[in-house]
Amino acid sequence: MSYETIRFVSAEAVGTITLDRPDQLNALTRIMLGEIGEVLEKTGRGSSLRALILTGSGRGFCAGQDLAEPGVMDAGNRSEAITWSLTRFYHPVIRRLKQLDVPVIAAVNGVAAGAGANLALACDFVLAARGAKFIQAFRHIGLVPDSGGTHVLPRLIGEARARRLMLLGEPLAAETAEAWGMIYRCVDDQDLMAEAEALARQLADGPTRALALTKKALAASPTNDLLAQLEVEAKLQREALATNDWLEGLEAFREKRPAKFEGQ
Ligand code: T3D
Repeated sequence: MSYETIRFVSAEAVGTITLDRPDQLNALTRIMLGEIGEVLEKTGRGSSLRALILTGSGRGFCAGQDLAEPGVMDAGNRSEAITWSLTRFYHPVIRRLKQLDVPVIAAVNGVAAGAGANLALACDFVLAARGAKFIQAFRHIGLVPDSGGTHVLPRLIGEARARRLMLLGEPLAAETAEAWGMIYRCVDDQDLMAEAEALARQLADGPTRALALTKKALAASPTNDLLAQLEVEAKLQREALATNDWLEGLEAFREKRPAKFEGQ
């Protein structure tokens, strides 16, 4: 399947989505959001993929909404257009990323600004090139952070730092993002894709069902108290105990060998 604004390849259970508008630093258009959404939906619908990488082509990861896209700057029904654009195009992508069973790695190869930064933060792992930076750029154009940024960022780095990034719109270097616990890790620029692929391999070789259930447990935790979360864990553990990977994991432990998980 070929796309207009992204590239998608898959091999050995790992899929890679590359945002592919390098001249605009991979700024998001409705077509691009639709195409990302389509790949995520297919990945969620029982595909053989067991890990996903999201990256950008050229020197940027993603510069957020394409500010030159027709409709964005129309004075007429601007507020209606933005509401429509968010609910119709942005929210499905963020929701699908958060709800996807398979782990997603954002391989942030360069600047991630506005909704581009929050797209990365919606992934399970953010691996960034040392030269990358994150900018909650919305305030520079008089907008409010969206795409889930106000939800995820304070939880990752605390209120004070989230306020600083969102109210001042300062760029945050990848190394600082790592030091603050905002991202998984930062690596030398030239190593980014090899590191992302190695991480994806590790995840794809894992107990895919148990990893999906772990994601569900983590997603439920912010709104649960401990007792409710214990119930969630018990329910999900029953599901994990019904997988072949659990049997394989146990057998491998007894035989003192590495487990060979099939994702079933
Ligand atoms: O409608 C709705 O649904 C609303 C939703 C909003 C969600 C949002 O994401 S709002 C935030 C939108 N994004 C921004 O405000 C970021 C705008 N870009 C920048 O601030 C800077 O470009 C960067 C800090 C990201 C990078 O700066 P720099 O100096 O490395 O690159 P540059 O020279 O500014 O950009 C390179 C090219 O990309 C340039 O094109 P040119 O002059 O070479 O032809 C520039 O215009 C283009 N570009 C960068 N960002 C965007 C863009 N084109 C369209 N839309 C962009 N967002």
